[in-house]
Amino acid sequence: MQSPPSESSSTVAPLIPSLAETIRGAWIGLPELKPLDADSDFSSIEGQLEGDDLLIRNELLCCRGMRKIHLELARLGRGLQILHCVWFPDPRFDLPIFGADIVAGPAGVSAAIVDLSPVSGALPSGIETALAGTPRPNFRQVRDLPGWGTIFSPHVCFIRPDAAEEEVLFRSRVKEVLTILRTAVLQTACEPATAASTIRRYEGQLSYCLQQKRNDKTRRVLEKAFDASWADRYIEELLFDDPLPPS
Ligand code: BLA
Repeated sequence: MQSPPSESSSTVAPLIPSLAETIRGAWIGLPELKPLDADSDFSSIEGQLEGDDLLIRNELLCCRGMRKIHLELARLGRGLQILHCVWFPDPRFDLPIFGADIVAGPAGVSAAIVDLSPVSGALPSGIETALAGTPRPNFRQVRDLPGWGTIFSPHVCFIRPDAAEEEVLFRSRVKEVLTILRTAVLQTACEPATAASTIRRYEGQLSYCLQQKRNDKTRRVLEKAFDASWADRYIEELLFDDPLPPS
């Protein structure tokens, strides 16, 4: 007999809650950190997928330099668990987008990705130097990026962890990447909304969102669990909403 789904159940892929803790630890103490006012019907979502429970929890914050910090934990039936996290910068700051996605099924984690993605051609030089100085670990199963993955930096880490020790290694990589980003958030100055560099980063963020929306795998899961128009609204308004034009 299968056990009923529960958040504390041992069937939760251990990487997901531990990575969520790593991410929450990284936003503590960021300047002007506060919860983001968002459409409250997205904070906690429950539904049914083929008779199984479906649960999505969203945490949304912002700080000086980041217009939106989003951590989503989803449990879609007994089969699929997802951690989705994106830190979207305020385009007035020369900061990259942090993105991470973990997809786990009954057989374990199939996809684990983390990146600091550029929004104006290349990464800010301090970040590039810091990443080059802490190369990503050698994972045994590196996955090929999909066609829409041109938005990611050359430092992207996209793997299928093939043992518990690789999950631990992936978690430390995420911690390293977030430490580099935190330092940049603390050091980066605000540029004018009208600066050409700000406009370029705004456009870069628009194109990041556009490319992410080309990931059919995300859409398919959400459509199956809810319906097409709900999935569309969730993707457009919560997961990859366009930044407001700088002002
Ligand atoms: C892949 N994303 C996937 C897969 C699923 C989801 C089911 C396939 C798993 C696999 O290939 O092993 C589903 N991901 C979701 C859902 C949500 C989610 C439903 O986040 C949210 C509710 N995706 C992101 C972000 C990144 C990302 C921020 O949301 C990267 C920073 C990447 N997901 C990503 C990539 C793949 C993926 C690159 C592989 C796509 C492919 O191989 O075609």
